[in-house]
Amino acid sequence: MKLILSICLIIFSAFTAFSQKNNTTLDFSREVNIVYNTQIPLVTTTAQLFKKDIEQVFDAKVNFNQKNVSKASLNVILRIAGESITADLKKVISENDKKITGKWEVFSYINQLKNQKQTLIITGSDARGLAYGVLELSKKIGVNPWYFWADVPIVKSTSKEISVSDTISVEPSVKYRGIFLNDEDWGLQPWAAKTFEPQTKDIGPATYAKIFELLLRLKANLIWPAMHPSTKAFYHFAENKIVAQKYGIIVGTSHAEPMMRNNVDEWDDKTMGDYNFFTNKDKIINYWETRINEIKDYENYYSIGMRGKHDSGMEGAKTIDKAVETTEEIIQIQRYLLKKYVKKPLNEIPQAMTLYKEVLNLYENGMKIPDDITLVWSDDNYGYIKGLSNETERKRKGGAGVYYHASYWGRPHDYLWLGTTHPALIHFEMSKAYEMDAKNIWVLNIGDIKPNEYSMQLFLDMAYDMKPFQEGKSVKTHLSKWTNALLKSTQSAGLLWQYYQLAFIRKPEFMGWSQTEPTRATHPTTFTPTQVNERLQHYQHLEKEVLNNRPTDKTLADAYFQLVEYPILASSKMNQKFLYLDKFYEKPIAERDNNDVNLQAAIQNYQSIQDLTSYYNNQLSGGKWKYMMNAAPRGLPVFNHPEKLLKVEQKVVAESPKNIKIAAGDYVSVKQGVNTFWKKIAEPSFSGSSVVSEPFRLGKSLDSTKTDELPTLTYQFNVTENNTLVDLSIVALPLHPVQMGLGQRIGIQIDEQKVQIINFQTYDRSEEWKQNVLSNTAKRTLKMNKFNAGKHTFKIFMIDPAVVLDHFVLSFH
Ligand code: REL
Repeated sequence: MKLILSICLIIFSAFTAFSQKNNTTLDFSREVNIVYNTQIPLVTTTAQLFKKDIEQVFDAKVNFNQKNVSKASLNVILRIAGESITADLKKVISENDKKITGKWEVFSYINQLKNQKQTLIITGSDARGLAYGVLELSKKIGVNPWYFWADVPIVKSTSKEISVSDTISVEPSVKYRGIFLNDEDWGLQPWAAKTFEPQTKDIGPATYAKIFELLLRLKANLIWPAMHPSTKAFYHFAENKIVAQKYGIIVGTSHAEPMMRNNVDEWDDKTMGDYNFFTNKDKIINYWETRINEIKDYENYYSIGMRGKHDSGMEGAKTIDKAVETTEEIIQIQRYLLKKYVKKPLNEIPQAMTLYKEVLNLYENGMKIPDDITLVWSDDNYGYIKGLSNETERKRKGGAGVYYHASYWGRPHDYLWLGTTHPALIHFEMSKAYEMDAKNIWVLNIGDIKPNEYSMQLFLDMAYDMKPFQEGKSVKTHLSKWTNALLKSTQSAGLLWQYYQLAFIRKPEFMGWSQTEPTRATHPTTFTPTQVNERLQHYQHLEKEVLNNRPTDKTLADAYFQLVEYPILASSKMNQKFLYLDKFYEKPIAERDNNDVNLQAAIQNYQSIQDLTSYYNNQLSGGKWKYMMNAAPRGLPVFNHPEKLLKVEQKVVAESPKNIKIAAGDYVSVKQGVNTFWKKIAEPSFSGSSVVSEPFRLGKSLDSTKTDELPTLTYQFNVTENNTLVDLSIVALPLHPVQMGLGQRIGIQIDEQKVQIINFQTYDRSEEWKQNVLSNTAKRTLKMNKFNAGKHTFKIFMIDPAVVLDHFVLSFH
């Protein structure tokens, strides 16, 4: 008894000591008083959002800036480091302020309990840091950042106490983090114009407010606004920039729109002449100057340089040298204008030179870019980054960044409908970029936001804090946490993972096996009959799981539909449409008839896509998303009714029974170099066990003649009969050299034969590159001669860093 009593006493005193010193639970059940400085628009917005959040979750009464608060109240003080505070809190706060002052977007929490009065002080090193701290708390009380954009329900809380411990947040890994709204013509634009914001008939201030709120809640800070012809320029609506300021979002413009202009909407050839710097220089400079003058007092990230009116090369430059020379001149003029109006030293004005498409060629051809401009590297539109900074470039004051696609319009084929970029690919490429010091700006081409919600979350989470990912947090874990938080579902992540994996083999938009330009007739897939059946079964099984996994809690149904059900089912139906057509095509054209079961199944799947999409647009969330989902963007042939695809030649893909696949991670031995090595990775991969050559920052290719020193993988295979002919295919991911001047090379030696060098590198938009990105593979085949019966080996030597080998295929003839 005595013992029990003393244990109780210890627990009791420990509890009182803890709650006196550092109260970590906040009681929202009574009055909440939010104290904040009303002079800063973002702080006001944050306070308002927080008030609304609290009121939606608790029944508490929320006041602003009450001087005399009752003892029972919870005071939440929102402040920026250095701002004054009441005398009794000064001591507490001064140490904290010292730690965060001068940092970028950092926040801290300090709890105080005095005389039964609770105070939580949220301090930001700057206004955005403060907003992140406050909205992090909103998330904690149950307001998910996706509450509006994915209808994640806000649940009334029965437990009023939320634990918050004294903390100082990380400083974001990447300084500027955001999205590019692009190719919005089939989703975001019609939805905004006809459903959400009919008053402007466009993506206007009301829509932007919602987008900016999402960005802020996801701890992002940057937008490249929508810029397609269907949308008015961002600055067309004077209020847009004020809304951006209210939400603390920095505005930039895409790679094609220097100096905060949208040429498609704002440059009128009829009245302004050609958008040609060679023939119309003064008008163009004036056009830029007017805009810079207009927006100089806002927070902007300036795109520098000049391309064509839209997404094309600069007009009028007859040679690449001329384009280089003229772009250099243009940059000087633009910097003169920035200096004149923005009134800051140039190295404090964020400026981006996006090395996208032909601009990368200009850079490769020697274009000089002033040191304080950020080099924004880009992917090849399909998720493979085309280059990153070398050692010298890494020393640039302006640093580097990445522009990355999760959605794309263009050659060889669009993917504007669903969001299927493999999260593991995003993770791999962006981790590589981070390691190569691309830390100044990350922009994700997110299409219409929906249905690319998860790509956006992952990209921005990595940009905000890379550490957990560097320390081994897998993307799968990230996805699980996300679906758990949004859908209270442990199964959904596994289902989505299968969806991404199947789309890694072939995206739903690529199932027509056609290309955007020229528009070819859609033809049968190149899956073998066995693969067709396996893929069909996989999708059909997945569909069942998706339906079985529907949340029992009906309030989660809408979120589940848009985040899990629609993308997976729609992608499955698109696959089935083609896979059943493949079966149908097995019959010669003359024998095909309209009642064929396979054709009927294909038609049924086509119809299901229409039905699912109609539900998305008309019934989901009570019609909130009307016009958001278009299941045939740009009307490409892949989206056609199967009857339009009937007169297609059969294409027989022969099964190869004598193929042996070896996952690249299944080597029999590995020898590492001194500071160079092969690393096994489970994803992104087809085989589940790939290898990657590292370190990424090696900065050079290894000497292929010194095979003894090269990291080496050894594989074995058996041949049963003498004089057997075997081909060896090496399948890699279609990565690009990690920096200019390097390749995508490996050495390969079969038995004791000579070492051969293989390079997976592709150039520009070659046919090979097109096939690679459509299949996520790069392949080389060694036609081998005869082998005698017995055990044979082949060795793979590392030459270039950042080569990912997936698997090998031995084809026995
Ligand atoms: O993905 C891109 O960055 C470009 O292709 C875009 O700038 C462009 O607007 C494209 O959507 C086609 O119009």
